[in-house]
Amino acid sequence: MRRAIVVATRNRGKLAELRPMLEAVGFDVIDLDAAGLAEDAAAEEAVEAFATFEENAIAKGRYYRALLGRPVVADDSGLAVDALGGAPGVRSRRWAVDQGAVAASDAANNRTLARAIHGMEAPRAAFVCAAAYCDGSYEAVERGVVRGRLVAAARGEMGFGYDPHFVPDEGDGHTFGEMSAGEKAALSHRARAFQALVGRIRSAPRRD
Ligand code: ITT
Repeated sequence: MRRAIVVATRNRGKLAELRPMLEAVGFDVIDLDAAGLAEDAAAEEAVEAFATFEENAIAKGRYYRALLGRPVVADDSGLAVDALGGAPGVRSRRWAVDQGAVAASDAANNRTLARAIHGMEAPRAAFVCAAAYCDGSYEAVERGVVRGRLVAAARGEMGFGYDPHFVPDEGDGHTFGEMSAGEKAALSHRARAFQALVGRIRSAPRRD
């Protein structure tokens, strides 16, 4: 029997990846709009105040589970650049703002990335995703990682965020921004984290 799950993200790019992934393995996906939860940007940003992806993912999961009273999955993810000591890491969405930009946007973040890696030769980096499940009694969190290198000049219009700058080691030399959703999902941090999480959810008692 299919299982209903709230995918608790305001990020359209993440949702576009997670919906088909979760539907393919038997979930009925409810996004935050369909759940009728208007955005509260300040409160939602305050939730992810921790230093690790796992803590932030669990915090988001608990926050939305408490508001909606239904089982939720949440994702905290980002880019970690080796030569920058793992930055921007959990600050990935706010990186440009942290550096003085007026508003957070993929374009501003990608300009910040291009500046930060200027002069570096194929800098090593990883995308990291922590995927959390919370249903009010059972909680689980799983990490997925994909390693690769960065290119200073953006390539490709697909995906979101830093995708046009990231070339995964296991791919064919294309950036995530040049890959179809299916190609990215075959090796992404998000797919790996959620694949592991789904196994944990299946072993939890049903609460939907
Ligand atoms: P929610 O918290 O509502 O889910 P968010 O965008 O704030 O949305 P995060 O705090 O987890 O989510 O920040 C993730 C950021 O990391 C995202 O905005 C991108 O800049 C980057 N990122 C994460 N996964 C990515 C991916 O698959 N491709 C490109 N960039 C990614």
